[in-house]
Amino acid sequence: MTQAKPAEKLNKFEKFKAAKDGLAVKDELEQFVEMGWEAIDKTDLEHRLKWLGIFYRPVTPGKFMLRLRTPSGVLSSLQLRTLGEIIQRYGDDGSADITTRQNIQLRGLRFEDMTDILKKLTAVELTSVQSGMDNVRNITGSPVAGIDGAELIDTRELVQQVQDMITNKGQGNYDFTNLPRKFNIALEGGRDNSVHAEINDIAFVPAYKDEVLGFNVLVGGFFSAKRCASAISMNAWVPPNEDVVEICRSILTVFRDNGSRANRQKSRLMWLIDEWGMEKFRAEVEKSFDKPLTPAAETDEIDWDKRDHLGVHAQKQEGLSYVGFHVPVGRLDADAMLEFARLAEVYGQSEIRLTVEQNVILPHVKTETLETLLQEPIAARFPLEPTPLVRSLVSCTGAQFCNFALVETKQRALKIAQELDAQLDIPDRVRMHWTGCPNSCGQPQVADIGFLGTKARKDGKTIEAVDVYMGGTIGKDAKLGERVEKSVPCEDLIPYLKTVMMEKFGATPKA
Ligand code: SRM
Ligand code: SF4
Repeated sequence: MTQAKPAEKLNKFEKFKAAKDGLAVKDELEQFVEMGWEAIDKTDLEHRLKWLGIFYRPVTPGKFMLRLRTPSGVLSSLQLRTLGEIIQRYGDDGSADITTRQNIQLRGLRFEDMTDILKKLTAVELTSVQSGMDNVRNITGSPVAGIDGAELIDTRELVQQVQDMITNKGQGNYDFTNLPRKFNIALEGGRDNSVHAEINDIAFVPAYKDEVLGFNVLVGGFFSAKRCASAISMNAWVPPNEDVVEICRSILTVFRDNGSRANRQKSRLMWLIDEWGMEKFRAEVEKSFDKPLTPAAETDEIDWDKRDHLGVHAQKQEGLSYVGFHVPVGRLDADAMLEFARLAEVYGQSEIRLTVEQNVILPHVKTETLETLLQEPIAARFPLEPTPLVRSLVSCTGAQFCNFALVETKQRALKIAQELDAQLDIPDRVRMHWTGCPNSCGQPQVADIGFLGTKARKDGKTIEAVDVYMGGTIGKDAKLGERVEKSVPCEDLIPYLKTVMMEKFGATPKA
């Protein structure tokens, strides 16, 4: 359902969406599988299939990526095992990534298996619908919702309800399959802004209004190659009930019907807010909401530094702990997924959580079984206390699978962090985020040190390089970092970073 603005010249993406909705490929998938991916219409293959979460990868033709939806990053052991079994059959080609939206992407999938794979997902109540292109992406929430002793609001059910509204319980919902651009939503119920609220198109942060606990609503946060902006207050407060779902519906409706469909570089929600001013935007949302919006509470309750959830932590449920395992740059294989699923059944309550730092949490571990769990081989492979720089490392997909990438990210990021950890004593954690191109999927602007892939010329040759960002802060009063250096050749990064670590982060050479 679209209502393009009158007299607006549609960009090429809008033209193909207007010609045929992305979700329409759902009914054609069986036929596509029969004919083979090489015979599929190019726009269906490269774009519309993303409405089902199916990503054709030009870097590895024939080996597809499937992006799921894992609301709040919560998975059952059965779901994780199913995902592990799906990639297991592809041997070394099969892998999975935990994403910066606490989600899972499966890799190496063959197109001929796609209908079977989607059936397997449905059987365990998972969906991949509307997870790519101009859709609302995985909805994030605190990874310790419901188990965090200091929690204010358990947001899991609300996150699920918002997803169910947008996707029609995973069946696909034509009301929201033709937005002017991608859209991100986050709900924070804890004190430490574990979801990076500031970089979402809609973010809910806990706040008291007249002694009632609910959420202040922030809007318009986003990153793009052209512009990065922090979310701003829309002067609205909602109680933690169906109003959360309804205000999401209202904002999405206003965005769908009024966001620009002309210049794709200027079509994220913040551009509409800029064009109208907040007063008009709020008034339009209020009209759609169909009742007066309550003005925002003066302050919110985010007052902690952001935690990384690694290691063993007591839960609010007595006698239980959650255990955070570090997954280097978020990369998993089938064995690891099957093992995490097994451990969740043996030591926990058959549940696994994912974080936006691309790590795994095993909740509900009984105190008396903790020691045995920590002796399991998985704790050596995915350590609870990794070395300081590796610990806080985040990376986007990069050149291995992403055709936008200007540099290889994951392996390089890991190698550099390991090498610096081996050479330096670093007193505090330094959060390094890598992203392979200006799209900023790896969020370099939230990091202490962010790296954004680019190219440089050196000795007459074009080589891989990064722009360096610094000063991003997270948690309370989060603020975006800024570019401090342009085009540092990747091959020069170790000496460059050694100096930065010593001058700015108190590092000293190891004896
Ligand atoms: Fe992203 C496009 C990967 C989080 C901003 N992103 C892409 C594509 C789909 C491009 C493509 O078709 O190849 C990448 C797929 C590569 C692959 O094979 O994995 C891709 N983005 C990712 C992931 C997997 C990075 C990761 O390794 O974790 C993240 C998946 C999240 C999820 O589960 O849904 C991912 N992308 C982000 C984030 C971070 C966030 O949401 O906190 C951002 C910046 C925040 C934002 O969107 O405001 C982000 N991705 C983009 C953009 C720039 C959007 C814009 O408005 O210009 C693009 C390009 C586009 O949409 O045109 C993009
Ligand atoms: Fe690909 Fe660029 Fe996103 Fe990295 S930042 S996953 S290279 S689009």
